[in-house]
Amino acid sequence: MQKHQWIVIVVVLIGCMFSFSGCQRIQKIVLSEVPDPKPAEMVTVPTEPVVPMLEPETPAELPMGPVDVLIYTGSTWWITPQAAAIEAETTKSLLQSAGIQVEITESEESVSSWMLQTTANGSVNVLISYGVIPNSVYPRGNTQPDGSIAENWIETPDGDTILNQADYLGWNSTGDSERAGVPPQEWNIANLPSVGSNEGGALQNLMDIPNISLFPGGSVSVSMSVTPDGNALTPSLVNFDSHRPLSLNQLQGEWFAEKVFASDTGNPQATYADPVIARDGNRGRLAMVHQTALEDNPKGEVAAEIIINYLLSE
Ligand SMILES: [Ca+2]
Ligand SMILES: [Ca+2]
Ligand SMILES: [Ca+2]
Repeated sequence: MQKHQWIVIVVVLIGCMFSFSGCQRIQKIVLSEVPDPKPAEMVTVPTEPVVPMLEPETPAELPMGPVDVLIYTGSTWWITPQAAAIEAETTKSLLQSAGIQVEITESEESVSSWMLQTTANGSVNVLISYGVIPNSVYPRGNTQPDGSIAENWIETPDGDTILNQADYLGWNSTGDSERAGVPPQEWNIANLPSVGSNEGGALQNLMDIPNISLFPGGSVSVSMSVTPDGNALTPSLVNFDSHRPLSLNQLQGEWFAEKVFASDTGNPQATYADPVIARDGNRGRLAMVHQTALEDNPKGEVAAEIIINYLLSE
């Protein structure tokens, strides 16, 4: 190899060394200048067309408390379940028109849980039933004379009210009508056996009035005439015959006739009353409204009017 060839080789080698290190330097600079990817700042390209959020059909409501009025139709007596369902729907519709929260239930467990929720909750609540007090709130056969869920419910200043229609308040328990063995379509006043598990004991125990009875002395029924309060508060009420009116002179303790809508005299000073609200001092109430045997009364309308125009009017 000649001398000039060596020089060329050395120059080429030196050039390569410089260019190699230069490339590395450039590469490093380029790398250090590339910003780290920051996913949060990355712009995403939508893969689907953006659809505007639709308003939900039912707007979210505030959590609701228990209803003001519960109507129990799971078991009835002296009114067929079918007729009671119609009266219940009438009452429900009228109450809803007045802005009152109301539900109909066939479940006695629902009655029990609702009563526990609404005991001493500071609001007037009303249970409507048709000749039956559910076993779930007043144990069948008068096995809990004191402290039942129903009795506790009417012993607070809430003014909670059991409003009963058709048969004697408390006489029957859940399922008694089924045990009668007569299908509802064959019910009539001549073939209705008395199957009430509680008979008069439920009313006596709920009121703590030992001998109170709703049998009108010496007659099958008593003619009721609408009172001035009845005319003012219950426009659907007309004169009728009650089979189980409240005998006003049997009230004892702090129980008093708070409102008489019809009576045997047509005024509050009377022997018998129906519809009537009895109240235990400043505590709870029992309302007897058209306690009649298979009679066609405006039960649903009058019950609603009593609640709208009196019990929940404030
Ligand atoms: Ca209450
Ligand atoms: Ca009692
Ligand atoms: Ca009591």
